[in-house]
Amino acid sequence: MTFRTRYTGLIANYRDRLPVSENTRLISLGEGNTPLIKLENIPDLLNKKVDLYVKYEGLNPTGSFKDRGMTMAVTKAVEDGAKAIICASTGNTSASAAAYAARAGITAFVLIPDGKIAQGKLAQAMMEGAVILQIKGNFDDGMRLVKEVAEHAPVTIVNSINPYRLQGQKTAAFEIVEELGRAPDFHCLPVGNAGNITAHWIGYSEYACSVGDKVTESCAYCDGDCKFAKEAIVNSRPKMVGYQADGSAPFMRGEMVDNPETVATAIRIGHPQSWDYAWKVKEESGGWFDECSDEEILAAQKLLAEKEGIFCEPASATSLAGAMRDINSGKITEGSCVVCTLTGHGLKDPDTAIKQSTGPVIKVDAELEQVKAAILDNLS
Ligand code: AN7
Repeated sequence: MTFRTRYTGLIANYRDRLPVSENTRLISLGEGNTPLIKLENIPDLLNKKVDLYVKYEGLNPTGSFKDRGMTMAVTKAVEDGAKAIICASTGNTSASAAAYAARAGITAFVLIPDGKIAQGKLAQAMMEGAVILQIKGNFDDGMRLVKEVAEHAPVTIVNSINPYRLQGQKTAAFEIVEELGRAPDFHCLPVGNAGNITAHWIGYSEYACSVGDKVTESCAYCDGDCKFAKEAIVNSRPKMVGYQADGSAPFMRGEMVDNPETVATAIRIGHPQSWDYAWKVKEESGGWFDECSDEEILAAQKLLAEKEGIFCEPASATSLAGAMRDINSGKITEGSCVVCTLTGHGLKDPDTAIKQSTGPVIKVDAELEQVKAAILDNLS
């Protein structure tokens, strides 16, 4: 037999499209290469003919898409001699920063909002040895403080305002195009800071344009000066669709939101850092923004788990909640190829999952008759 080459992470895999040199020490945990799963039951329930895929980013090493950006950001920070990194976070960025800092042997400082971070994420940052600053404020307060303190202390910011983050995250689009053999018609994402939707657009654009022979317009980010474009691999890009939680939806309000609230704590963000880029992505791609209620988000999370066996965290389900609504209404047309990014794993937030689970937990004596009766009562 021929043995497979060991997968060693996305920088090694896409080295020629990322800002690293042969001598760069790669800080990697084998991130990327996540499954693109075709949904089999939900399209039938919707009674619509669509090819609906989920990109299960919860299967990255720390359980979210943040690892794609963090491997690049920490690799470059270490290359530049940094001894410490810092981020504000609704949870996943802190878990990822802590892990990659541990791997690199440097310090991670993480600012998290008091009481509004899912337990799994907190457990990760604590176990991975981050210095955790729990602030009396929300993500947006933390982000402001991070920017300020980085002017006064020797720390490298690893939030998505660090350009290396988006470079790492663009590789998710590469993987999707390679596996589908084309770009999807629609790509749906949950939007918080709007870094990920921007990063995907960079990736799709890079695969669709070639230096000296542009088949598409330039992307929001490079403005026609892409350092990594080679020859075009595909000749189209998807419409990018960004969904927000309705209590935390600055892109729907058309302005920053000061007191964002949502059960999807990962996207409880009122002042998105990639505001201008995201508007350009929407315009260039012909996509749109929309919002989902907390009820819709939780219902989509549950449906995905119950009907497809895929467990994502609430924020991630926002992409599917919005996509299902737009497929139903016909805004996403039948016959389309649709990809929804599931940004984080369901195990990140066990409390919210258990709270909304109505499934039977039946208490029985440790005795055959009662176990048998319970089984016979519950056969569907
Ligand atoms: C599961 O961890 O901002 O629109 O500090 O964890 O790129 O911000 C998390 C964001 C979607 C939104 N889904 O992505 C943080 C943080 C999950 C997330 C988003 C986040 P962006």
